[in-house]
Amino acid sequence: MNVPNSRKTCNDHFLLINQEKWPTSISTSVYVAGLAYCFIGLTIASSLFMNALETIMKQTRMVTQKDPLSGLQVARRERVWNLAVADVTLLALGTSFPQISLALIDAFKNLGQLSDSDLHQSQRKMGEHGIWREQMTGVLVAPTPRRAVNLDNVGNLSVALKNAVAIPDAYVQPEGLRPDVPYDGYSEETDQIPVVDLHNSNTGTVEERQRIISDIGCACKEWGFLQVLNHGVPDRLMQRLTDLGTRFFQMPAAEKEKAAFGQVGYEGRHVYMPERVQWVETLALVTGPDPNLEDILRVTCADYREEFIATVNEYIQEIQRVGLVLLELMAESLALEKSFFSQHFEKNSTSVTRFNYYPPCPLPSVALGLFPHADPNCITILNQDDIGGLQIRKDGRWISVRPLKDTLVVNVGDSLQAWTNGHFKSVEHRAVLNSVKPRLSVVFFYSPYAQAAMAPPLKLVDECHPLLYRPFTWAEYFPRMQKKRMEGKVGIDTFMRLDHKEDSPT
Ligand SMILES: O=C(O)CCC(=O)C(=O)O
Repeated sequence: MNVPNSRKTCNDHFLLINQEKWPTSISTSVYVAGLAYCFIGLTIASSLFMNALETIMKQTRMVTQKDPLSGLQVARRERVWNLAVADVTLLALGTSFPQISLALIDAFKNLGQLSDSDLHQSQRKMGEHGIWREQMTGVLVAPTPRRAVNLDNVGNLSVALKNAVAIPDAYVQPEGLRPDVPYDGYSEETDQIPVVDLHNSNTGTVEERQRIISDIGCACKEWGFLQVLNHGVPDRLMQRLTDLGTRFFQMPAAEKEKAAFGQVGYEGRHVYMPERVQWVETLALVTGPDPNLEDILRVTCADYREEFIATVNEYIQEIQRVGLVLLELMAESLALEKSFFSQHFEKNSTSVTRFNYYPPCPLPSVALGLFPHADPNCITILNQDDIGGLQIRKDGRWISVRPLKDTLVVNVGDSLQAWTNGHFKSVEHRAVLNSVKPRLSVVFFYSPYAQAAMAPPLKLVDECHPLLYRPFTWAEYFPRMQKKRMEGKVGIDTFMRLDHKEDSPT
């Protein structure tokens, strides 16, 4: 073929070729070859695509099972569809086309990858409101942990499920119990929670002291809850206590288990009702009247045992002092003798100090650190780090408590509600979780000596306030309420209320 001149452009060449008159047989062959090439290309491309898709869509997942020999929960791998990919697909589709997502979920169900209850939850939610992300991810599987660990331990589980998109069913709470307010969902009500400065409780003028008494009284009657500032417990001590507590929970599970003694000591899995587990690890120490701290820590935390014991003991001295001051102010707020309550705490008071450690939870909107409950004891004093997660219920609404630096959180327990003939209210509360940071609280549960009669004083009984509760002792109430614990605010009314039918005094 002649090239007419060097100024011809590419387009000119193209036109020249097209204008050639080829024999029909050659043209046909070229067309057929072209088509075949396209077909083969497409087939190879689509097969590569399908293979890639299958690789992406299939993965192993972790399945936990009870090991029949050791009785421990162990993990094994299972090959499944990668539902994390499906998650994105479903999320994208579901936002605009819930029906398509429902169909896809059904497809996954047929592949046997989703449980019926998960499906029910997600389908219903999607049907009603479109896709809610956490609800969806709740039905999807977790990445594979590298080695089998005891996943009955919440600390281990939290590590194994880091960045996971699902948690074991036992931790997924029924819909009505799931936290509707996130751990840091502070609201206007948060800022109304009473904060009382104790600075002038001993040294201030009569008016200043009277003001504190009245603030405490209002807080206990209206909220059953307050935060106290300038309580006199050294900040350093509070910090040392939370640091040592954190150090304890960050030890390997096997080391922590050495402090497990049934009802007291370490617990890495809190099952209060069948199939409902709280996402928390605890270290419960009897701190009065017969402290068991040394026994509990006898064979663990070798490197810092002495320091831990000394710090807890120092803290208990301080916190008991604060407790007595509060009990006096509370009595005065009800126009009772200053020592009306506190005299029963001065010797042999009953107390438990519990470290609660809430490891990060990948699905904080469906799990709970502690179920809603009211404390059975008289007063509870809580020292927490700055993460947040405590929520209280007031007028049926959950309110997030903002952690305030160097303050102590105080709440009225069921026993004090009964002892004050209902003038003070115990507060229902719970602990919610976050997915990033562990949280630690140290809780001091304070009650009088075991045989002290908690009888409402006559001054608190009148026409408007008929006698509600019979006198009782902590020794009598404590074992009975244990069965009721973690079932909201019901214990005291079931056992001690005079008009309660099932459980009248025997
Ligand atoms: O850790 C918290 O914020 C709540 C603790 C609590 O309610 C409890 O230990 O009973």
